[in-house]
Amino acid sequence: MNRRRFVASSVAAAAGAALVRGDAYAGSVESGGAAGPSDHAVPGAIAEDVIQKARFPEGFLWGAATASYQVEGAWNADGKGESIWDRFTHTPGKVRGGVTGDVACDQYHLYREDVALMKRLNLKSYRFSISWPRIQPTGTGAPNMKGLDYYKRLADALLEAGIRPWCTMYHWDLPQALEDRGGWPNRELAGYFGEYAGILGKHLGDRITTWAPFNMPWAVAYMGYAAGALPPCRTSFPDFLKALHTLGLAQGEAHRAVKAASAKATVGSAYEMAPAYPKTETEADRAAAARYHAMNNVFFLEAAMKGRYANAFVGEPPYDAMGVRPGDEKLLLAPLDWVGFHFYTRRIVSDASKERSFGGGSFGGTEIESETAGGRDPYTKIRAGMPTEGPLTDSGMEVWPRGMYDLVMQITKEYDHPIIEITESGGGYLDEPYAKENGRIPDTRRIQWFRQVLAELARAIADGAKVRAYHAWSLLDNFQWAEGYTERYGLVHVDFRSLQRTIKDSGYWYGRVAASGRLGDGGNRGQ
Ligand code: IFM
Repeated sequence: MNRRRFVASSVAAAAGAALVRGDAYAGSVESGGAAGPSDHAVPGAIAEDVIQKARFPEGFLWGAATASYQVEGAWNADGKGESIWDRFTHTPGKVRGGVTGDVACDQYHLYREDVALMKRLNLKSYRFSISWPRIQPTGTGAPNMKGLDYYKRLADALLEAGIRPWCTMYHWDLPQALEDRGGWPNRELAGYFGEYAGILGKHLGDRITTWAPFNMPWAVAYMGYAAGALPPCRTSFPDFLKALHTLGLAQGEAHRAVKAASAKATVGSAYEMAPAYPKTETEADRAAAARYHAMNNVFFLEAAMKGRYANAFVGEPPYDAMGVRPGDEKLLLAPLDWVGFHFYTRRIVSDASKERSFGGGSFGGTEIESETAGGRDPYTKIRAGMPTEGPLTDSGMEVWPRGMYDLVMQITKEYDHPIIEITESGGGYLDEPYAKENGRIPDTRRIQWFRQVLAELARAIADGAKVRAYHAWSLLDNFQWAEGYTERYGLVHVDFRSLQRTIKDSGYWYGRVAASGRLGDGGNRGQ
């Protein structure tokens, strides 16, 4: 590969990518942020009259999302192999409360009940993930038909209920046997992942037509191999860089393999994204915010659409260290049929290029919460923080609804009005059944979270963004990775002892919004 051309052609993606003062609502922290459409009592909140007027287009796909390890349970049923998450949770001291996903919500056995709940909530799209070790217990070789059968049954139940099955091929549960062969830093995994995707297309492609290779690939690489915050818990920057490139290649392999196996397949993504605002007006912080956007938001999107990585780096991109080879641009290319990304919160970014970098950090849901002196890594040289200007959820994430508008409009502009799906979005609040009201769950803060964020999404649609779907995270309270069961994101409450499901007030509210396409009178403010 011509390294200079590879770099030069990537610069455009990063240049001007930071949200800067005067762009939509955004402003630097130094400038005090910027004003929204009217005065707000709560920083970052949208005015009530805008919420009341919000309308979603006819046919908009209202959905909810989950992930295999977080909801399925049945960790060793029907020939399933061990995943890195099985290994991690079975290791004492790793997960808060010492809990595991061995049972989780037991959706593997209770999926019919869950599909009935989705129907009751008027959902039209269910984003779930397939557990790779259920299909290939050691990550390679012949498929385990019992594992495939489970996903056939799930997809059939969804189709019967008029709900689109939306499949993420990989939401973090790597077969342990592949980690033992080096994990994502091993380039061979791209080929194995392509074979796995081909199996999915061949056996499930008659039922499932909406696919995304990876959930949050940047997090897979960074949290797993640089920060050591998620399994396999390595703290090696070289491994992080290699994992990035294997994931980029694997995305391309999966795209080609599923399309070759299933003529009906459409392929998109489920990237983590957060709008990045520079901390100050300085050129250095604005450039750092652009690097954040290039690395965290569009690194893999740029690879898929253009066969090159967005330039997220200070100085010469470390392509040698990433293991990039001549001709790889053809393998990276995987033009997406639609662009899927999550929205939870925003980031304030500053330049860390004059500081020394150290590894380590922890997982805060969507992003590294690294407090190390030197910023996150020696390549992007950024410090990305989550401000606390807006209110915080119980999971500790700042509520900043206008970030949804800024992010959707930024992707709309940069990628020339792609079809967009919001693949995850939601607030973690710990509301429990209220005994005095027959076990009702009045999670009004979650309703407020959705009202505000969805109003901002409606505003982006009104301003020309082609958003066709929104998936609430999550359908069910579930296993929240290293936080165990101490965070709740569901529209439906789960009692993890009895596995009883109870629709929360937010679930009823969301169901009314899904039926009416309105936030005002369709889903009223209380329950
Ligand atoms: O639960 C996670 C999900 O698996 C990935 N995105 C963020 C969610 C909330 O932390």
